[in-house]
Amino acid sequence: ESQYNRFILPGGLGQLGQGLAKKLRSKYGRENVLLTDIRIPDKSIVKEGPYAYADTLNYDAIKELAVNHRADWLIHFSALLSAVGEANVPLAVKVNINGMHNVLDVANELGLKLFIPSTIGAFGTDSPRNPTPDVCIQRPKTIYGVAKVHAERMGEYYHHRFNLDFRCLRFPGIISCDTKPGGGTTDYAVEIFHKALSNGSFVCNVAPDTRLPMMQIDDCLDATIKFMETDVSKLHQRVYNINSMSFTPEELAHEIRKHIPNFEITYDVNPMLQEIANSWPDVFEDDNSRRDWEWEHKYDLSKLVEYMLEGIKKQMC
Ligand code: AKB
Repeated sequence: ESQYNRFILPGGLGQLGQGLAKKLRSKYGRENVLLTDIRIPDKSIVKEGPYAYADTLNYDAIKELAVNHRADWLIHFSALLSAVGEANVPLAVKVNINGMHNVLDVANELGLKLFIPSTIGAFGTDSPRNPTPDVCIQRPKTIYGVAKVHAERMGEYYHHRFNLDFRCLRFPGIISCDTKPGGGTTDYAVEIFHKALSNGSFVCNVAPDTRLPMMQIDDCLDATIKFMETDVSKLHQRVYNINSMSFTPEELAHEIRKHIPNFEITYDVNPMLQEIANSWPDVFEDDNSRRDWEWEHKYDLSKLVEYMLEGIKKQMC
């Protein structure tokens, strides 16, 4: 058996898990990738490969699945995103902090490797914002961000103390045409494409000049797999930023108008989302990823817009 071949993805029914499972299955085999979550999956998801119920708040359940599946990687996606986290802080503490502790401890107890995504949301108003390097003051202002910094530090600590193979990438806002995000601050950058095609107009909930780092989903998922496969000797740190582009709603609308000339954008700013967005990086620095494990992005803004419009059009017919 090869070294990296059996994966469990808790929280796998969110924006990233299904796409990652598809890529991992085509590389490592259908049965070797177990998606788990707390919802009944669509039939199409079950057709693609194994799925099981698993609540990350239940330590024994996660451990049992990991043992029965003979997993060697846990890829922990369960989390409430930034906006829904602010709407339900106690639940976000449970899922994003307590659930993460369970997954971390299962990985440590069973000697598994562990990948946890982090985010631009792990930074705050005290962080340098253009560019934001890997190591700087973080002090995020959301429970989502606080929990991600906690996961980063706990993972680094377990690596240092117990030699856990913990790996973490900080993602920009991720944009995909087939899976929707659930309650993030960067969601506008997905919704805008659906509305551009169905209505020709979009009401944006952050201001026209709000610049945030963003990334097309294949870049994000390919980076995750490449990073997980990187020989440990190349890694000089356990938590890395990855970046591909930054844009504002105004710039995105301008690019969409190259394909849909009459597209209209108006603004109805949500103060809570705006405050969150204003505390996040404008531009993400990822020099260390590019140097240590040869990270390269494929999608710039114009390719991203083509991908989204083509992908959504296909779904509409
Ligand atoms: C969010 O907006 O909460 C997420 C993120 C950038 O982590 N998409």
